[in-house]
Amino acid sequence: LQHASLIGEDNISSKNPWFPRHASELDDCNHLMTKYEPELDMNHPGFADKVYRERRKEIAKLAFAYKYGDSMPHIDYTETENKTWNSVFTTVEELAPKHACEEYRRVFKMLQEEGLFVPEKIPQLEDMSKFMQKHTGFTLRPAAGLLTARDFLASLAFRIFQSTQYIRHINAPFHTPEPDAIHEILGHMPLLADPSFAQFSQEIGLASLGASDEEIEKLSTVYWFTVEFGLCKEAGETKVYGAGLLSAYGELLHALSEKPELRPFDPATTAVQPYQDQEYQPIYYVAESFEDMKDKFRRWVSSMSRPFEVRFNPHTGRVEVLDRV
Ligand code: TIH
Ligand code: FE2
Repeated sequence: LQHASLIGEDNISSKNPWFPRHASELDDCNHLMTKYEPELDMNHPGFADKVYRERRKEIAKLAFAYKYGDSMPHIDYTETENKTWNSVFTTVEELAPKHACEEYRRVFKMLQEEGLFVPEKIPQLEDMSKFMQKHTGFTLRPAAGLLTARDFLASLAFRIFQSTQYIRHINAPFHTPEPDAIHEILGHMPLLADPSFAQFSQEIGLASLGASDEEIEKLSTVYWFTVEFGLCKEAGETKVYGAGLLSAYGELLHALSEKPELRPFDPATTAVQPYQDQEYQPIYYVAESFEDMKDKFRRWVSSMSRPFEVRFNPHTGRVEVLDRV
């Protein structure tokens, strides 16, 4: 990097797609994927529930209207929604001491002490955002649903996490194939308030800026098997740090049972492992530690084909692009 020179805004070769240089440009990074929605999928537990579908639309509208700098929408969650949270929260509270990694347990406790994590009511994203900001600088933006990998990963480069705000259907509290606010709050947010994990998340984001479609696919697969479904070692035991496991008690128990195959985390092979996103995973990857995972990830990323390097300038909040020499 010492010989690198700064490239100006319009100096990026036309081979590389546009990418945001500042958090305000994330207003253009909210493209949705239509995969599994109550309106469209007969197997969705909300498919036949008119009230649920209306509620989803109402909350999605707030996310679509959101612009950089706005505060997070406040949602008055209904009794049913808070009940759903209650059943997921109380199972996680019970399982985490034994099965979650140390970093998760530490932040979970802080969130309880601050009164943000209580069984009776869903925390507001605004309060979660402030909590994370205090610890790692991560903040939130509302997302209307599942985003494209490119848009989602780009926000991580700015330490911004795009979070859904609706709640899963009360009939399927212990596993949903789509993200919802319970998954984001219980699964992702505690670790985004951990410095080492926050750094890893931002580095995945930075690696994604201007990457080819093929590389985005690889990065999102690495994200899937780490941030979403990762396991790690801790004093000779296997623990869980993946958000998709911490918010889904059904899959958490599956991951730690004899059923799935566990492999050591290795970015080059993990990145090309096909995964499916409707059912429990048949394969999980185990990291030695967050630091080891970052080392391996960095080495692998430096072998990517991007003809430039990026760095985040925390003083200006801008991503700077440097010629690779
Ligand atoms: N399966 C998770 C849950 O039930 O909380 C949600 C998701 C994880 C990854 C993608 S969607
Ligand atoms: Fe997630």
